[in-house]
Amino acid sequence: MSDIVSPKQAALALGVSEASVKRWCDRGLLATVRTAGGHRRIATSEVLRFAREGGNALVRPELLGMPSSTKAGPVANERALADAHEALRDGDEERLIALVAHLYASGRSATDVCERVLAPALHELGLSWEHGALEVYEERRACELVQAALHRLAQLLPTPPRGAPRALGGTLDGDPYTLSSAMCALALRELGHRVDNLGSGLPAEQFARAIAKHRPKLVWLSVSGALDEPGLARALRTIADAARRVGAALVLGGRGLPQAGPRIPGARRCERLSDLALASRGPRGSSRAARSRARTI
Ligand code: B12
Repeated sequence: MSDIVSPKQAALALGVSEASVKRWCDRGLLATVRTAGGHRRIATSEVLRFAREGGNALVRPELLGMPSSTKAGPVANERALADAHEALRDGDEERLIALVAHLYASGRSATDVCERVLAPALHELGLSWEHGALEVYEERRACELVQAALHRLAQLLPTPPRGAPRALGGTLDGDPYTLSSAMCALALRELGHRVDNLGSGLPAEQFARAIAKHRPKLVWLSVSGALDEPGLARALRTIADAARRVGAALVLGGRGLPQAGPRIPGARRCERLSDLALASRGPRGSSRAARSRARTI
């Protein structure tokens, strides 16, 4: 995918005149950069943002490196989930990537695509594996495909500005799951953070060092593997202390967190990726339902 396009390419993709695009650039409606020769250039993600926010379907999506199916408009979630499941089962990377790009271009958030399409498709694969209908290699291949789809979604998001708040996170030592944390990273990126995903299987002391060095505003931790409870509590306290020292919010989530604890002062427990929006903003102005989903523990 080309990262930047000319006003002419943007105009063809949007189905408007080049003069309109230039006017929108000059009025600041479309963020523009200038080449050394003074010509306007627009980031592909910016053209997409403009189309999504204005509710305008792309007329020639392929000019922005998007699948031509984007022209067909929104897809029902059930259909998207079935498509994703088939693409993952068949190892069809091209189909999965075209699907997520289409969903994003037709107005859904990257977070929503993760939460309502990719994660449920993985859950279905897990059930197939449990019932012996899927080989282990097929499951691993599916994880690689999801990683590639997340990468593609990240490319479509606008780049956060230099002074944007920083978020940092990952999974702990003994927890091999990578995708939930990668989805947290994408969701926070979509909320406008600069993100450092430290990946999976990291000792708590390493998190503490990274927090002290990079001074993030938010630290997320995804717990998906079966970790022993006393060890988990110790690790979380180490990370909570490090977060408190730099004034960072600590957000915990994942299916591996024990139902009833551990109690970590100052940490917030979230169930859904979409709860990160609330957690990164603080408790004010939130609905009661959202508050109870993102509770302080
Ligand atoms: C892929 C996979 C693996 C891969 C992961 C590879 C990788 N690169 O990540 C590997 C090979 C490591 C693996 C290993 C095992 N797995 Co496995 N795995 C899966 C599978 C198919 C998908 C997991 C996944 O990534 N899902 C996608 C993520 C994004 O979804 P999620 O975890 O639900 O997270 C969502 C929320 O919880 C939330 N969230 C998560 N973290 C956070 C954090 C924050 C801050 C917030 C706000 C939100 C949030 O947002 C996410 C998106 O909605 C699941 C099936 C399933 N139900 O998910 C089985 C599954 C989890 N595995 C299972 C099993 C049994 C195992 C093994 C024991 C197999 C074995 N015999 O070795 C090992 C255990 C490993 C360990 N040490 O814990 C079982 C667990 C059963 C149980 N009751 O615990 C499952 C459910 C499959 C099944 N149906 O039987 N697995």
